[in-house]
Amino acid sequence: MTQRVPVVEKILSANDRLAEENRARLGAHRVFSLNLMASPGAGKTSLIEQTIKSLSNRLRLAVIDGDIATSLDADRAAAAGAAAVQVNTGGECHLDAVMLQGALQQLDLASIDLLIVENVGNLICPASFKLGTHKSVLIASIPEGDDKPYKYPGMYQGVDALVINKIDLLPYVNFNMDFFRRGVEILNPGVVSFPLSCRTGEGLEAWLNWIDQQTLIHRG
Ligand SMILES: Nc1nc2c(ncn2[C@@H]2O[C@H](COP(=O)(O)OP(=O)(O)OP(=O)(O)O)[C@@H](O)[C@H]2O)c(=O)[nH]1
Ligand SMILES: [Mg+2]
Repeated sequence: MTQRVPVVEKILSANDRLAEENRARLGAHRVFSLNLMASPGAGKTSLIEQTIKSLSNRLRLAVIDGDIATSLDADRAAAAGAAAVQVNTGGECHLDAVMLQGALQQLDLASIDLLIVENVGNLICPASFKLGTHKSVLIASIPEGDDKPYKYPGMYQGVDALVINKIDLLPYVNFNMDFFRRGVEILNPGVVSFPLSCRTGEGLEAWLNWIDQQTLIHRG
C-alpha cells in the first residue's frame, strides 16, 4: 500500500520551530523586527533606505536582505547607514527561518534596536514561511495594479501593516484605490495602511511614526 508522507507540513512545522528560536533570540536582545514583503520592484529597499535615513539618529538599525543573487540591496542599506547582511537564497523564492538564523549570527544583536528583514520579491512563497520576526509588512505599489489583493489573498491576509508605495504615479496609472481597498478590507479588515511615495517623501511621516511607536511598545 502506498503511504503518503506529508512532507510539506513537516518542513513548515520544522521551520516554525526555528522561527520560534529566532524570536526568542531577538527577544533576548530586545530587538524589534519587521518582515518586509512585496513583489519585485515594489520599493522594499527604497523604503528601507528612507527609514534608515530618518530614524538612525534615534534607533540603531540593522537590515537583512534576501535575494536570489547579488548583494546590491544590502549594499544600499549599508550605504544608507545600517548594519547590513545579505542572504542569497540560491534560487529559493523566499527567506526561511534557517536563513534568518544564519544571518542573525552575523549581527551584533546587543547593539540593535530595530531589525528590518527584506524578503525576496514575491507575493506567494514568503507568506508561507515564518521567520520569527515580530510584525510583517506588505508593500503594494501603484504600478502593480489594483487587483493584487484579489489575486494574491494569502499575502494580504497575513500582514500586520500595508504600505501603498509610489503614490506619485497615481496620475499616470489606471489604479482604482477604492477597488484596491475593498479587496484589502475583505481579506484583512482594519489593517493599518500607509499610502506614501519613497520618491517624493509624501506620506512617509505616518510610516515612520508607526515604526517608532511599535519599537517603543515592543522594547518597553
Ligand atoms: N516613482 C516612484 N518610484 C519608486 C518609488 N519607490 C521606489 N521606486 C523605484 O522603484 C524601483 C524599485 O525600487 P526598489 O526599492 O529597488 O524595489 P525592491 O522592492 O527593493 O526591489 P527587489 O528587491 O528587486 O524586489 C527603483 O527604480 C526605485 O527608484 C516611489 O515611491 N515612486
Ligand atoms: Mg530590494
